[in-house]
Amino acid sequence: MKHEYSTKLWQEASKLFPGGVNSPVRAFRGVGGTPFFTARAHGCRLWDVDGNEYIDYVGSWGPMILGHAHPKIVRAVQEAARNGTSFGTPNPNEIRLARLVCEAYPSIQKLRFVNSGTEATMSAIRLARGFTKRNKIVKFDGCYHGHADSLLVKAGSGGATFDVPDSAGVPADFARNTLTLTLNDIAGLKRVNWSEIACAIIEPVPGNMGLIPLTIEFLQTLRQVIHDSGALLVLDEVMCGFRVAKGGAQELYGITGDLTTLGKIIGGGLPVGAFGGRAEIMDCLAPTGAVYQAGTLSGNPLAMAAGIATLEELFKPGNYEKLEQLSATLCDELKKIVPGYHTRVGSKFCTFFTDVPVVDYATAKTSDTKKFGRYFHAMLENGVYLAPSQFEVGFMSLAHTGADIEATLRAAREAVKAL
Ligand code: HOZ
Repeated sequence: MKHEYSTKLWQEASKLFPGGVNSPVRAFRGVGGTPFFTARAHGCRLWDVDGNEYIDYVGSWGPMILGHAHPKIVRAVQEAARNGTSFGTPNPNEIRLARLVCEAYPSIQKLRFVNSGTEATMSAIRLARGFTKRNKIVKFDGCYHGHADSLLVKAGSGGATFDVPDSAGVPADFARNTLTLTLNDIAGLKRVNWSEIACAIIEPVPGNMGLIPLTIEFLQTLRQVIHDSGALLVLDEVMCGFRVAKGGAQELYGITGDLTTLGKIIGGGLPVGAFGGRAEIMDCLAPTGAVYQAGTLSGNPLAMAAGIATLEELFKPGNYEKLEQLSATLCDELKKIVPGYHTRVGSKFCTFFTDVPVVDYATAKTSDTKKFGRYFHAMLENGVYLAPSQFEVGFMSLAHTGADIEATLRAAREAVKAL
């Protein structure tokens, strides 16, 4: 493959943006080399500015579950744009999208739209603190909940990719109110004095240290120990919401969040986030309550239109079954080709280059990241784009076909030769 134009753009971008990018993991530092610049995307494919074509398993980090440039989303956005791109007043599409969300998530009685997953989790934490009148929160090692200060503690994702456990610039006083526990460690849950905790926040399908499936026992115990303490359970479904099932992890595992955070798929590729839950909690938000939260572009008409089009299409009968079948076919075959520890929940998947079972952040970190880098580049050279870090995950879309999976497996057979 030739990358001349991407290389030239990279030199220019590096002068303009820290590390050449507007989000760290895109810089390819976790795998070496320099990133390609995308010119266009359609279905499950990306084309870079040099004309190279890739089967895409990143899907803009999750939102593109229908594939890129889906005609219904493109039309919905075009029609919405014709009527204005932002009003700063309530608009009817906020109600339509909210209804689709609440229908799929019975635990969400009321919600608020924001502009990113980070905003959703940051606001949900503030709300939990305001509602409970407690300061301390619990999070789990390696779970990433966006980059709000109190959540950048042992936060996986970019931090794991660059081996920076915690961010500079977060005062120790903030981090002191964040307790961290180990995923899948039931005994650890029982050691916490929950009566002094505002909330526990967790990715019920952790996908920011690679993909680590949680046991149902662990999730149910977490729900149980929190239940009578007055603390809240915040389920961060920004990544897994509407992906692992119509009702997300809550439907898949039969657990209920007091608050839920969403993003990615509900914006169909436009910037969006949401947090919601029981009405008595949500009504503590301004203007009905004392917890302040606001946003100029919140409920943006283009994002709402893209989200409605995405969910209406996704909810059509058979789509979740199709996603499951495509993902299972790919991952079952990959397991036979690529030595390592493979994980999958629904249409999220990951290959760890380690011999030990990966059950938490510590075991995820046993992965050979150099080997992952060689695998990543060999796949790319063979036309398959995986997330450029061992500590991210793959996303299947409804636009992938059996032929795309065959092509991916052929690429994997070539790639293992480079290991
Ligand atoms: N939040 C993503 C990592 N889990 C990275 C998003 C991006 O770089 O676009």
